[in-house]
Amino acid sequence: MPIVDIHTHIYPPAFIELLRSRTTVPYIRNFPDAPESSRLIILPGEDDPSTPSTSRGRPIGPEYYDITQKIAFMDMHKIDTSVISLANPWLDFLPPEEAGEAARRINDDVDGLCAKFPGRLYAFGTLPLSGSAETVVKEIERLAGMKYMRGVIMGTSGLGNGLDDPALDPIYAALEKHRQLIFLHPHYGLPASVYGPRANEYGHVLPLALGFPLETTIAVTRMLLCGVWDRFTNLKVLLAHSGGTLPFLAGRIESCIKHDGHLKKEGKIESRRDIWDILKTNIYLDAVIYSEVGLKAALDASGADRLLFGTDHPFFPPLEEDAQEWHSVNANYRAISKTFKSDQEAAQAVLGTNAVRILNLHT
Ligand code: 5CU
Repeated sequence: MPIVDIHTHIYPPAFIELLRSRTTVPYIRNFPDAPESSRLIILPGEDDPSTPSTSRGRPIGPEYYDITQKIAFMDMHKIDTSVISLANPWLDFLPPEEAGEAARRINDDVDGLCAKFPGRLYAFGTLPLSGSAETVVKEIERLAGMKYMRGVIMGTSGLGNGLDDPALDPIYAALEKHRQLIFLHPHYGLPASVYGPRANEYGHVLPLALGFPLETTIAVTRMLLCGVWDRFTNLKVLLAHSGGTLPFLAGRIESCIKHDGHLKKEGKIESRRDIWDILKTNIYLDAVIYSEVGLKAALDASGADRLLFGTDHPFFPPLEEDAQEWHSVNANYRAISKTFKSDQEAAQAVLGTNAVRILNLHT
């Protein structure tokens, strides 16, 4: 039975070159107080001069861009197939006139990497979202014809105004038409003010543990509220980090909708699909949540046939220099094995057969 990792990132060499050429976030730099190691600075505000150098971004080594390291990581963790995706912040930061060409180059590069390891690598493509909707649709059409592409990865900003922006409708329509799934992944977190004046003392814990999942939850709720899935009933979205907090908050979201006087006056309450229907029809959830408590919420919300194993490699490596296996990966394996201890078939589905079926993989 195959093990498939659907949440695993790469920055292809051309993208690394671009990051090294930049001086504003996102970029790669060697800081004077630690000149021997390059650091990857991607999250908003993480290069604030008051931030200690150990907290400025993260060390970056070949595991971020060398595909042979991805394969070695897969071998070490018994992963047969990975569906790789460009990591955040994707192409969101590019000037509009550069976005289309950059997306074509990166997607060709990534498809080429997959071709070197047939059966072991597939990919989610990248969209030129700082460009026009027309440019994005063209790239979706091109991706639909590429051998190893199985959907697209995108963040929560859409074309700049979030995922409830009506300007995204042609993009949603193209994705639905070409049966390309969206792998929705956070990047921007929450406004820095919510983390408080002592945030610098806490490393990346607040933005990664809470900012990321809440960003995803808010983005999906906005899609729901503006009726994306009422208009595009076959649009499929795979949510990173087991849906952020969506499985846990779905009941509250639904209740707030049903009790909202403004929505009632506008006639928007009865004429819509509810969140539970969408969770079981349009949404898939990855199993990158590191504990069975969160995984059980995801299971209850969407069902075992909609959960997919992931690692988030190359993020969250072990901090010990001599470590081999990654604790973060083993935590996800353990959560699956505890959650499905009396249902081996469901465990296998989450580990790989769901991905094979949903993404049409040939492992
Ligand atoms: O550690 C991090 O900052 C990240 C990130 O930026 N993106 C991701 O997918 N996981 C961890």
